[in-house]
Amino acid sequence: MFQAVRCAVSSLFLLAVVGNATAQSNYQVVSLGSPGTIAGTVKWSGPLPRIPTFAINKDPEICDPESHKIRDLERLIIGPQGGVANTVVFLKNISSGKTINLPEPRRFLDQKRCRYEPHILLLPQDAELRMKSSDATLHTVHMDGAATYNLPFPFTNQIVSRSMPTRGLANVRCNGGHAWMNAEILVVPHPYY
Ligand SMILES: [Cu+2]
Repeated sequence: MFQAVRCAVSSLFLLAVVGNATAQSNYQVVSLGSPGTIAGTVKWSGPLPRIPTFAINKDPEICDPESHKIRDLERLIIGPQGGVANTVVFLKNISSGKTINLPEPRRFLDQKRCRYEPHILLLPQDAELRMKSSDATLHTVHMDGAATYNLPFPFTNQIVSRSMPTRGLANVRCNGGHAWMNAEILVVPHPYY
């Protein structure tokens, strides 16, 4: 089994490899005898690039109650042991296998203290993306890429749902003046991510 699968390791910089839009998932769920698992850690090697930050210049009482003044864009987060956060590892060219059971907390997008949480979402193709804002300020979920929505969130805790029928990567930004807010949604055709 392990010789037959090819494991592709992807960080945020490489997520575009799955960006080829395909309309419908033709993934087939089949019963598996005794499935195995693949485990590992993605580590950064080599010098660290300069990681950009952004000044928090709007709604500091909501976005920055601890007065940090700047916000990490979360484009690259490397731990003390070199582990790279928000990395997506996936198998290529999968057409059948286990039931799609991507964890629910990774499929719900919150806007909290002017951050998108989680920073990276994995959403099964054709599933509903559910979103809300926890902040008493206007945020938007502006997507381009695998989806093109521009959704305002003027009220706290109001849940908005949208379908995500196209596989690939959707980039998320806020048009409400919080220029540092960013997230990525990976719409996936199978559960091996
Ligand atoms: Cu915002």
